[in-house]
Amino acid sequence: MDKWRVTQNLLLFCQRSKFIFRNLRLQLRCSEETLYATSNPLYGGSLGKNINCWRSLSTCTAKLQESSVAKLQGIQSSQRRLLGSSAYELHRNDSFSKLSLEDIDYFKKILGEKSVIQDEDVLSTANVDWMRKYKGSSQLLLKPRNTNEVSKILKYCNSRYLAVVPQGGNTGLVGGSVPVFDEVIVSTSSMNNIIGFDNVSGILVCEAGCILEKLDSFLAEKGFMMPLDLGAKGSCQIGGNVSTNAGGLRFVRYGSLRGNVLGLEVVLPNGTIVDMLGTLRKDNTGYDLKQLFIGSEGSLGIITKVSILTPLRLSSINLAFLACNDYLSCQKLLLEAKTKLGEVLSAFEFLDCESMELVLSYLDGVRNPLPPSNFYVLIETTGSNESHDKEKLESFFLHSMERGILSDGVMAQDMNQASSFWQIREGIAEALMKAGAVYKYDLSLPIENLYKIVEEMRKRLGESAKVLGYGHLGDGNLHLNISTPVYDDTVFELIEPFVYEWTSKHRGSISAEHGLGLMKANEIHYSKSSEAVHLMASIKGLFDPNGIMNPYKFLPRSLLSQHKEDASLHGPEI
Ligand code: FAD
Ligand code: 2HG
Ligand code: ZN
Repeated sequence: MDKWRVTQNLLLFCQRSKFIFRNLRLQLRCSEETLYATSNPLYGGSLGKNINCWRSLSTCTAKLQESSVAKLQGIQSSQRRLLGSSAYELHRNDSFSKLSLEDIDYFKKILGEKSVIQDEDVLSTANVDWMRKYKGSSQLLLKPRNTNEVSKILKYCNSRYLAVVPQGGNTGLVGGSVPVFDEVIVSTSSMNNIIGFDNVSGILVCEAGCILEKLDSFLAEKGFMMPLDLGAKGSCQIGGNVSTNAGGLRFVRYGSLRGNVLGLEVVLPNGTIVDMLGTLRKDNTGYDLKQLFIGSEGSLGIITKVSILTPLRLSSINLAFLACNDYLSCQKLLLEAKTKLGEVLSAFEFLDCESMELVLSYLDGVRNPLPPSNFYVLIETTGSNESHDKEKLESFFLHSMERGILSDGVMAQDMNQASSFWQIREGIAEALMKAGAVYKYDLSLPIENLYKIVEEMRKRLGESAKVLGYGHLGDGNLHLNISTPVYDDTVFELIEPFVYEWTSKHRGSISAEHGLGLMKANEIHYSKSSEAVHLMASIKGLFDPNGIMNPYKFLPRSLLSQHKEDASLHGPEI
């Protein structure tokens, strides 16, 4: 550690605190369209501002996929991962009907021509996920405008045994949002009205298709904010966020959507509309059924409306980009941040030097504000009292410096600098896509073991792959990403099932925040007991006896078919 530099930088923090701790108004991140335009190359669809980014990304990845796309051609009744893998091959469940002209006519009758989409370009986008790893072959995309239309669609699909995949912003990272075969895509993007906002309680009620960033901008005008924030905010929808129980960058402060979502309206597979759209903080009447839908990834029904508790938007925001020499120091820094920053801590993110190198190599205009280091930590504080926050930060920095936990650091001095710091962290997923094939894992682990898997994976893979570790350290959530120039089965076989076995052995979860989707449906047993998984399959059978909702995903495929039979013989249909 270069002690001189550390002292120089951190003393500079404190000496210049009257300048550097000044408020960075909260709007700084969400109003910076350029930040998201560069760091967020998301699905276009109806989301005008991101279309170009998506296109540039697809050009970059097009070559990578050509060979795999070729492999896919001719495969009608089985599905392979788009990036090619011998890991699994799926077969279409032939108990599902195939779409007929009469079906299309029926949908046109209930929804109108415009909401029944068969256009090839639109379908080719909706059939592929954000990572361009999973590709379906759906011939139909439906865009209902209200709950009644969703209800009519599902009722019809259920009676006809037509499989359905609900789709929000299609930013999911586990292959849950796209069809596996020819499932009908039901998009919520035309259901994007804000229904009401109570500016005393901070409770927002809106339709499922509202884009997260738009909700946040709406709330900003009222002095409030969404309790979650993630790199995909310009495209993902609140219905998708709730369905995946998304975590993101503010989890450390505002906690899980399971606590913030107060109510839901959902449509069950048989078309029944269930109104659970409460707006109460406290309600202990019966089972909390909405929890079943939070994080159920479209397996039980379609979420059509959401009621959510939103926090006040506070004005004093500070962002620090810090360097640590080793992972132990990152842990000590987290404890220090919790102790010294307490209630003002609003983000604690980390990345390793491999992640930094990748971002610097693949994203234009990104710069490391610090000299190279082994680890980097982003700490954001949000409060309402500038001088109080400043005092806390000063004490935090001085103490961390004295204890030798920090090796370097810099505070964002204005909105642009804060945006550029966030761009490094939020841009890693995009940089990975540009670098080639990605093997993506989203693990919850006890903090002391969290980085060990990265080191073990590096040893295991040697020179054959780059191994990156980054994520939401404040929540014990590691994003382990492995990158190779092109997809390689040998590398894949060295990663799986090792990564799941290791996580299970260390009492972690194989999905911290991204969900199970198609990618991990068969792996749930690494994190849940057999009894729990069977109970989940019974719940699935109860809500969706015909198994039409997002088939092949979320739960082990063997159990899904077994419970389908059980339910149709014995189970009551809701
Ligand atoms: P989709 O991708 O369209 O769908 C996701 C799942 O939910 C699918 O199974 C789908 O069938 C289902 N679904 C969608 N809408 C409904 C509905 N109305 N009713 C029932 N089921 C539905 N996730 C995090 O948790 N934290 C992060 O920090 C984070 N960062 C990300 C950064 C980037 C750049 C990207 C691309 C993704 C990131 N994600 C993150 C992944 C995350 O899951 C999604 O971005 C988001 O929550 C999904 O919302 P969506 O509207 O795009 O849903
Ligand atoms: C993030 O936190 C997202 O940036 C994506 O959850 C994580 O790319 C990933 O693995
Ligand atoms: Zn994340």
